[in-house]
Amino acid sequence: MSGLYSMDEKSQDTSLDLTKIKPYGDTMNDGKTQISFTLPVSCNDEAIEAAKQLMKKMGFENPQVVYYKELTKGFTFFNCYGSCTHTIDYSSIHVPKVESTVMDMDETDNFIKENLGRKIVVVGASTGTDAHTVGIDAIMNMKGYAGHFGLERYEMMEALNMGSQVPNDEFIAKAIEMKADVLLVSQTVTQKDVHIKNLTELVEMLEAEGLRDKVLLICGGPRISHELAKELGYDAGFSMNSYADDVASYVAQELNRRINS
Ligand code: B12
Repeated sequence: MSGLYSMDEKSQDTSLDLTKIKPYGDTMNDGKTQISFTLPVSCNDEAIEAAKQLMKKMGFENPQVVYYKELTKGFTFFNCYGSCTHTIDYSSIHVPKVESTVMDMDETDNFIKENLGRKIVVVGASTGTDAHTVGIDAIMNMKGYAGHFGLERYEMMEALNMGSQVPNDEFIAKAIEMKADVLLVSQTVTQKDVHIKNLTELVEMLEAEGLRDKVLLICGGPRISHELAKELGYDAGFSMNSYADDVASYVAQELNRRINS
């Protein structure tokens, strides 16, 4: 370890108080943070001073501008360090999560064969104006993502990925045509809360068609949380670092619970 802490030793650091955690830079509780932002002013000494003053207002002590560069005329980019003065009570945090046991592809296929005895029909899309396809592809694509095969690869799933910018009415029409068990919606762009509007509209349209209770409705994207998904009327939400295994395991176990219990 050449003088560095091992993780076990670090966890025994008595100066770590889980009711008051702050960023770790070099030593426990130093609060050291790196932050970057752009100010809409020309690149000069006044801009650097403005960046430091802003850091102080954000709650950082000893603000340092370690890199700055004019982005374009009238805009300056900053990389800064500072010591965060705020703390968080980590012991009081509870994050709602999707409740299921993650299985690999073969285990999920076997689980479906044994418990449902038929293929699960899944229709997915990046809906509304959203043109981002990489997220939904990561979950559905045959070739998979980061070493995890997508749902199209599963023997016991009939999976259709409709791609991006799919209007909600077309998405629903395809779900009806295929008698889908599961709908997967990807939403990446959150500017002006467009994802909320679009996700809510889909729920309302499914309710109007009398379909909402007949499908497992799942959304995902970098700014989607399980908590937000539930609030919007979805059964589950998945965010960054989620893979087909997570989604397939949840789908298989939740459908089994609904159908067989
Ligand atoms: C590639 C990209 C594009 C490409 C998309 C190409 C394509 N075919 O997908 C192009 C150039 C088209 C593009 C356009 C735009 N983009 Co863009 N784009 C990106 C970029 C660089 C990467 C996104 C990505 O592919 N991530 C990789 C995938 C694997 O990650 P993921 O989507 O999070 O997916 C994972 C999870 O979220 C989850 N997941 C995702 N979906 C689903 C669905 C389900 C059902 C489940 C279970 C899970 C799940 O699983 C995945 C695997 O873990 C990001 C910046 C970034 N570095 O993230 C910006 C970014 C997403 N884009 C952004 C913006 C603003 C735009 C534009 C509006 C820009 C503009 N002014 O024109 C347009 C919008 C176009 C439109 N109508 O949608 C912003 C969004 C900001 C916001 N909060 O809304 C970002 C964050 C860039 C930024 N920092 O500003 N973009």
